[in-house]
Amino acid sequence: MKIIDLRSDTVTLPSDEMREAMAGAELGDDVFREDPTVNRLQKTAAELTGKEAALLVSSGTMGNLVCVLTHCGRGEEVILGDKSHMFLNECGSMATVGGIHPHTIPNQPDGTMYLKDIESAIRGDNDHWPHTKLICLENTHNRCFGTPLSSEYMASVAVLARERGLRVHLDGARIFNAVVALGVDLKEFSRHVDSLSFCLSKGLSTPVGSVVCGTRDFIAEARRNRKLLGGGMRQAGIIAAPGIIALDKMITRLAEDHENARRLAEGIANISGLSIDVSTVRTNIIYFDIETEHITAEQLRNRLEREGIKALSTGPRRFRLVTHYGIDAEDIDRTLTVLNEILSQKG
Ligand code: TLP
Repeated sequence: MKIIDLRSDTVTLPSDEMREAMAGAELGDDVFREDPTVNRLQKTAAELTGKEAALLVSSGTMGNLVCVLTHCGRGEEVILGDKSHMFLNECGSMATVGGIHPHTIPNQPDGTMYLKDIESAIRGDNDHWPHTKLICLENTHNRCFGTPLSSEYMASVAVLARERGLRVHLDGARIFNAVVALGVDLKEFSRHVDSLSFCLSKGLSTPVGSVVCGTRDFIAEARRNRKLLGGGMRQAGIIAAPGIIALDKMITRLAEDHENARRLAEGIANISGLSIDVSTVRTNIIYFDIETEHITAEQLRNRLEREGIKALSTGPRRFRLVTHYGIDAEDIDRTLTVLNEILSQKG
C-alpha cells in the first residue's frame, strides 16, 4: 500500500535526476567559496530574484534567522504577524539567539497585516522603547491557508517601510507557490523586499536547503552570521546540485499541487461532518475542521494512519493537509474515499 503523506510538502523526496546530480556534483570547500556547484546555485538564485547575491543555508529556519541577525542588532525590534512561521515555529530564535525583540500584530485570514497596524507598531524615539528595524512578511502564508500575498500588497508595505526608514524581509519558504498561483514573476515579489529566504526542500522537492538573497553587502554579512550559527558547509555542492534542478524544473509543476489541493478541498466540502471554506484554497495548503461530535481529531488522524494516510492535526478539531510532488490525483481520490468511509461510520 502506498503511504499518502499529506502532513507537509517537506516530506517530498528528490527526483531520480536530482539523485544523479548529487552523485555527480562537482565539489569544493564552500567555506573557501570553492564549491562550483554551490556558486552556480547562488548565482542562479540571485538572477531569479533580481538580487545582487545569494547564500545557501541549511533550512528555512536558518535562512530567516540569518537575515534577521543581519538586519538587526541586540535590543532592536522586528514587526511580524502573530501567525507567522517566524514567530510561531522557529523556537523564538531572534530573541534567544539575537536578543532581538519580536513585535507581533494580527495576521488577517489572507496572511496580510493591516498597514495601519504596522504603522502603529513602529516605535517613535523614546528612552523606554526598542528601535524598530525590520518588517517581516510571509508568502505564501502557511497558517493563513497557504494564501499568496499579492505583489501590490508587498509594494504597499515596502513604501511604508521606506518612508519610515525600515527594512523588509520576506519569509518566502513557499514563494514559488505564490509565483505559480498568481502568475507573476518572482522579481515582482523580491523587488519589494531587502532580503528574502526561499526553501528548496518543500514543494521544490530537494532533500535539504534554503537560499537567502539580498545585496552583495547584505549577503557578505549574512555569510558571517551563517558561520556564527554553525552553518558554514564544506562540500555543499551535494545539496546545491538538486537545488539547481529544482529551480529549473520543479517550479511550474507546482500548479499540479494546487489543482490537487483544490480537488481535495472540494471533496472534503461534500463530506458531512467536515467543514472547509473552499474559497481559501489558493495554493497547496488546505485546512479543514471536524464539525461532528462523533470523532476527535486524534481519532481521525489514527484512523487515517491505519489506512496509510498521514495527516497533521493542528488543533483539537482542525487539520492541515498539504499536496506536493509525491501526491497525485489518485491519492486525492483515495483520501476522499477513506475520509468518507470514516465519517459515515458513526461512533
Ligand atoms: N514549515 C513546516 C513546519 O515547520 C510547520 C511545515 O510543515 O509547513 N517558513 C515557513 C513559512 C515554513 O512553513 C517553514 C517550515 C519554514 C519557514 C522553516 O523551514 P525549515 O523547515 O526548512 O526550517
